[in-house]
Amino acid sequence: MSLKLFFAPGACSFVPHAMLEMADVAFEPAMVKLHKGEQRNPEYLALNPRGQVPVLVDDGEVITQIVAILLYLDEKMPLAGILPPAGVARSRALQKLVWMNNSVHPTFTHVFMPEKFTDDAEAQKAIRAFAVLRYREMLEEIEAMAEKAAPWMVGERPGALDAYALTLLRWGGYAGIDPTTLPATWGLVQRFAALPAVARAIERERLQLNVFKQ
Ligand SMILES: N[C@@H](CCC(=O)N[C@@H](CS)C(=O)NCC(=O)O)C(=O)O
Repeated sequence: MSLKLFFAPGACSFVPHAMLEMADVAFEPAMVKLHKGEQRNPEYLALNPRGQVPVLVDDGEVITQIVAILLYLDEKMPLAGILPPAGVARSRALQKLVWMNNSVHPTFTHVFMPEKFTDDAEAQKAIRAFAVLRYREMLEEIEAMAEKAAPWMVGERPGALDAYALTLLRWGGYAGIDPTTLPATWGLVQRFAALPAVARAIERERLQLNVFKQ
């Protein structure tokens, strides 16, 4: 196993990044500067023609898509606690993970990059405004999950859902959502960020947890 993770600071790639640190496994972190367009360099597009992070490379095998990467890592490192090992607990965790990935995450893309959906400047403003409202509602759903956390999203062990919750709540700050107005999630995110392994990923990405500005 020779693992390399292509990630961008503050992007969704934080989820596998934090999990690799939690697994305490050797890996090579490779930073992709999205603001400089490095994801569209020919060498990167050869790796992932969609021009997105994260990308995991293991012994030359390229894997994209967060859920696929997490399932791959979980199979390789079952003791890391990325997902519950089996049964209903695993299915429920996957249910939430897939929802975060296929619904919450793309809603934020409508906030952050409305230009991906229309080149009409007025329509972009409308898309953004509507997506901010939807995003807030989705963060409220995550808040309800965090209220039941015991103490982590899936129970006794921190894992992928906590990392995704951190990423999505942090992005909320860019959507004008004050994280402290979602106190259960904000508490969970702060506890998760304080874990030494997670703190290493945060340090490498130089992340500020609360990016909300009045
Ligand atoms: N469905 C993909 C989404 C990946 C994605 O949206 N990545 C974003 C960062 S959060 C990206 O690389 N954006 C760069 C761009 O679109 O130019 C996954 O699960 O990996």
